Amino acid sequence: MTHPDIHFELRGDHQEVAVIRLTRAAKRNALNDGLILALRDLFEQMPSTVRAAVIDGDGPHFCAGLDLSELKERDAGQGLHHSRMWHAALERVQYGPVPVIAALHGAVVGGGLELASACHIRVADESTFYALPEGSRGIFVGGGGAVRIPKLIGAARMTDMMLTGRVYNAQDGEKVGFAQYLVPEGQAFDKAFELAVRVAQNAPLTNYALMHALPRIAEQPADQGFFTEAMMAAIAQSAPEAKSRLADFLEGRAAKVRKD
Ligand code: 1HE
Repeated sequence: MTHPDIHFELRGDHQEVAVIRLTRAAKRNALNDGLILALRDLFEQMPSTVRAAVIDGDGPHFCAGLDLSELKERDAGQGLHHSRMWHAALERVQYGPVPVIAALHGAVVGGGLELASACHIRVADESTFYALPEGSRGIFVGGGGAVRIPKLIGAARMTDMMLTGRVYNAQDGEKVGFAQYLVPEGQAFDKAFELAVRVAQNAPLTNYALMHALPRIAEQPADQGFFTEAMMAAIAQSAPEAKSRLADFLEGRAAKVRKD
């Protein structure tokens, strides 16, 4: 499960949070084929103690996207398979075993933004900036960005980013929906880890429903969405864990909802 450019460790009282760090800082964590395949393998082989994951990057930037030095002359078929390889890897992130929280700083560009978009929560620090330089490199997104990025910020904003090279800073990126949390510089990992510990305490079936059912329901016509929701609700509430958590609340043992 190890790769020279990935640091992997388990943290938390019960080894319940996986920390995944891209450690190719000299190349700004640019993702070559080996790294993408290693990320796929890592999510496929996640230890069973893990309930949530944090992904971040070493050095001044989260990720510079596709390793452009590997962009060889590819024919159409090879290009198709290369893009499908990214799809397979990032699907393992989005539809893998546990929720993934991206801790962002510096450049989150091209394929780096596609990786961040496959995660379930994004925490950005104030040094973060977002761009899709594919437009100026004469290529197109190929790592699922055409599907996932419009869901975060809308197709019109993504089109503008790719046509004009527009770069969003951390504040504007949070406003348009790239990140759900904006924190002072240097604090993205700590905030992401704190959230991961909290996410890891949820019933696993609830987390599963949020990761696997919610995005599919969002794609369905309302009538089918309501039906899928009802099925998922019935399955989740029938789990023993749900019953014991409800009993805890009704018998005064569980935390109440309080504003921060
Ligand atoms: C790279 C890459 C890379 C840096 N592939 N080697 N992505 C891009 O078009 C972004 C290209 N990168 C940049 O714009 C900048 O490097 C950054 C804004 C990310 C960082 O700037 P900076 O000044 O901190 O670093 P640097 O000096 O530009 O880069 C340090 C080294 O990393 C340098 O190599 P060196 O051998 O000269 O030291 C850079 O060449 C190298 N480097 N980024 C390869 N991307 C599934 S399809 C997805 C399609 C895409 O992602 S396209 C967008 C690609």
